[in-house]
Amino acid sequence: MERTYTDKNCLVIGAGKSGKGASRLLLDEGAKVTLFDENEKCDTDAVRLEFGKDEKINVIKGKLPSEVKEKADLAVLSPGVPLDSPLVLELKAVGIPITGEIELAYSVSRGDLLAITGTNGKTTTTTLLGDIMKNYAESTGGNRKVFVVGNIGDPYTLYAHETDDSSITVAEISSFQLETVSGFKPGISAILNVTPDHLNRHHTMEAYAGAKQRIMENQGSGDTVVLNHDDPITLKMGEGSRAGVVYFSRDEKLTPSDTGTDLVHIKNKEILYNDRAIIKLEDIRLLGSHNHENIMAAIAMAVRYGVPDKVIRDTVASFNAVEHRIEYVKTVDGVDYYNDSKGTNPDAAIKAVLSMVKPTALIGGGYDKKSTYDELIGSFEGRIKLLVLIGETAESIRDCALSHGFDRVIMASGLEDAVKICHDNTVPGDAVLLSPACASWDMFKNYEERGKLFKEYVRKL
Ligand code: UMA
Repeated sequence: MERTYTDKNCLVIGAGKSGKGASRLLLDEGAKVTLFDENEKCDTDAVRLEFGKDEKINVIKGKLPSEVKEKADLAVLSPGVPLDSPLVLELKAVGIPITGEIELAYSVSRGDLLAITGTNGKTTTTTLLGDIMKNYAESTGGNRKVFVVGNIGDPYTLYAHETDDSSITVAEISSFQLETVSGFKPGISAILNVTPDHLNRHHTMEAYAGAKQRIMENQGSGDTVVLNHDDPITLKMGEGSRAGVVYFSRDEKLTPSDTGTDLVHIKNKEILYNDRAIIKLEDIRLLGSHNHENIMAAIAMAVRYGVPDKVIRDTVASFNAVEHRIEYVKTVDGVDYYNDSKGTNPDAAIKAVLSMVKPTALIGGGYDKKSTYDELIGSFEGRIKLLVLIGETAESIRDCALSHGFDRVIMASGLEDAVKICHDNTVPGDAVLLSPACASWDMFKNYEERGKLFKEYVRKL
């Protein structure tokens, strides 16, 4: 393998997960690395220790010394570093080549790459596709390795050197990460949807959508891009694509002859790839019709990769959920408990509420982000039988519910108390859902801790 980075002076910016992963990769390539973080509070000694004693790495923070800048042959940005930050503009001004950790990982990795982006659903789709690929690799009886990397949490750079010609990498890629790609070229890509998000970073919707579209910019005729036909922005991205397009759609009237492309769609409560039935909706455990889109995208990618329908069907049917996203926990005394601690804003909680098919006791409330809850209460219709509230926002959510005429509200003293209240006020055939519509920081370290505690309390019932 050509070693492009050997003996090069590489400046990695951001000492978080990605920056550490990029530094590790560069050290393994024989580069001289400076890992730099602009945050004065960064514990450089602790970061340095993570690389062992003898490594050619220098960890610094605060203001970038000019001698480091002058020596740098290459700068590698973490995703959280904006391209228009003063530091990056300074590096560009003196002509230092700039890349990102995804491009870096891609430049040394081997095997097949399937990459997913989109505003919502990335993590679920990536996890599901990763499971399908793992089951496929197992079914072929060989030693094919499958990696699930990227924005999902495990940096691509940490695994790139482990890939070989037969490995399969499934990567979740954010718009931040796509801003710095150049040669990145997945064999199969997907853009799930594009709705307003991260506009403080990208400034305009055009720039944000443009960053997402970069996932397909190097793809050619032998490649595939999977796009959402129901989203006007991703629909348009299919026009003029050099890669083969597969659309997916929840519009039951749409047929492959309408789109002129392969199409994953729903007909008679079944998901089809063109005319081939893949799975019945009733065989899917993952709750929520929004998840049908994620499932259709994963099916499209897997079919195009050549995974047999049976492997896809079996994996989708047994796929539960990503942790903390409408995750089924347990059935206690005939009542199903779901953890949606990731429901940290009203929109996410509405999605969870609309996904419930049984009369449900909802646990809500948390850190006050000054959201409004009218739409959340409006989504209750016939689904929510009881609202149990915790945290800073408990009173404002209660007042909002009362103003909409919903009075089955109980105030709890904490999460454990809320779980007990739900247990005492439900009957077999009901469900309990934790989907707070608020961040967790008033009572917990993060939403993961809140979700894990919820599951612990449910299991103790
Ligand atoms: N920093 C600087 N200068 C800057 C900005 C940041 O020095 O201008 C430093 C910070 O002080 C900090 C470090 O950079 O020490 C953090 O780097 P980072 O923000 O890139 O975060 P990482 O820990 O490297 O995590 C990143 C992704 N984070 C972001 O994109 C903000 C993680 O996605 C990803 O899981 C991880 O790489 C592994 O690939 C998180 C995320 O919030 C989950 N993503 C956004 C989203 O999903 O909406 C895009």
